[in-house]
Amino acid sequence: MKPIQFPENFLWGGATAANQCEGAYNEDGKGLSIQDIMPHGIKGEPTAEPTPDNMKLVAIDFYHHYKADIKLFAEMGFKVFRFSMAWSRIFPNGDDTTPNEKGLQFYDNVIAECEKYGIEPLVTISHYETPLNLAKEYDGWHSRKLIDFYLNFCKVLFARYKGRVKYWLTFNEINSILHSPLMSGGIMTPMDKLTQQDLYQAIHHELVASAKAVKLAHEMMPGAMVGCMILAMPTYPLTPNPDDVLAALKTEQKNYFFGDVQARGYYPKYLNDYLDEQGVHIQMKPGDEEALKNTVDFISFSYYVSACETTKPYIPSEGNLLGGAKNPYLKESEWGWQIDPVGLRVVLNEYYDRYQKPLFIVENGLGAVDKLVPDGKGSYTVHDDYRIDYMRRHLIEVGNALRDGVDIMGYTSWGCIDLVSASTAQLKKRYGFIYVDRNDDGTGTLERYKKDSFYWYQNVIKTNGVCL
Ligand code: BGP
Repeated sequence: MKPIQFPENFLWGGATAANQCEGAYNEDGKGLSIQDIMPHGIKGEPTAEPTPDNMKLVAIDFYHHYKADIKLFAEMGFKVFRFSMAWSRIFPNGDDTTPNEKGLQFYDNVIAECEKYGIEPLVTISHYETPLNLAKEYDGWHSRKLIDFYLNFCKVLFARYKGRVKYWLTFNEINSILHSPLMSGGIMTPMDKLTQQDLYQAIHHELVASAKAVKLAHEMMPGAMVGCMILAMPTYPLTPNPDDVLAALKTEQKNYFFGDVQARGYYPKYLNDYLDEQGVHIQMKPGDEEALKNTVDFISFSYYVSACETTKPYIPSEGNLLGGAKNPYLKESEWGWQIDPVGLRVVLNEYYDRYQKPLFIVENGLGAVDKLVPDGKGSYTVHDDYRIDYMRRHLIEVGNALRDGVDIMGYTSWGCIDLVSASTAQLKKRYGFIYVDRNDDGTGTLERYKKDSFYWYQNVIKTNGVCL
């Protein structure tokens, strides 16, 4: 068998999101976002105001540490750094007519720091941080008006960062709106009161906005590449019973239709049939179907877990947003996420066969409780062999998928520096190569320490994946 070989220009790096790392939630003119009133993640109730138990208000204070942090990324050899631009930093209310210059200056500085080290920025335009005003006044993406507000935001970003940012993602994990309409779509209507009609109408608005953003990006920034971003979760039949196989297929379709629309440019028939069965009728405006034809340049996705489907009662498995039946062949993380490196190879092959577009793995990693210990040299470290093992096994499967012939642009591990978890809003669920001294009770010096995985990943990048 041919040895695993990563392409010469493979984009190795790491990923973060503004609301999970920046902090400075009300500095320099930033408005509130939905995250500022979500102190308990996806399971807890939103609060009326930001409360001190909300770890995201300070997070790891990337807002004031970005220079030192990007320097550490450069030391690891990052070729790319994925981050999001907080909408409410630039348009504090989301529907403002002029942008907040200070918010833009922050991202000017972040990009300049990347440029200093030759790191490509990969920008997520909207990563779970809808401005709170848009959630409260418009019920988020439930309202069609958000399309224009979002495009206005895009226009400002594209004009400002043209020539400096080549890679863009329109919405983080766009399909997660099915499971967390508030976090993903800024929809304040509680999940149990949200009708399928309203949910799919909101999805339609996001899909149109995404396609129009692709068009705008191509017009304003020739050479730019825009991707969709999907929460990928291969769903296996729990047994070979054909009923389970069909159930798995149906679950996959409901989840992957977002990619189908964004990559193929139209609603697939299976989805239209499903919506008909549900009595859902998406209201399209003239021009919507035409707009959807602006397909993405590449497909990006997050990958953490796989799941199983069956028509029989089952033991559920945990996942951040999506679940399914527990797979008896897999071990799980401390948070009950089932670890399945081979599933990553499956996803890569499925997506590539389906779309024939380049793929980018923009999130993958292990959330774990880390123990900071003396490193014997006067500082501290974390011996995170469990994380190294997780990543090594996943990267071997990325290599196998490359050998299968899949076109893969790059890999950005999630939470390359510790940050606040999206689903639980905890800091103790750590993903980073860099430990940040901050705890869920708000204590900690915010000092950064290199974990063992820091040096491991540095060597992976240096050898372009030869030494995993
Ligand atoms: C994805 C999100 C990220 C990130 C990651 C890990 O769903 O795009 O924002 O947080 O999952 O999940 P968690 O933080 O819940 O462990």
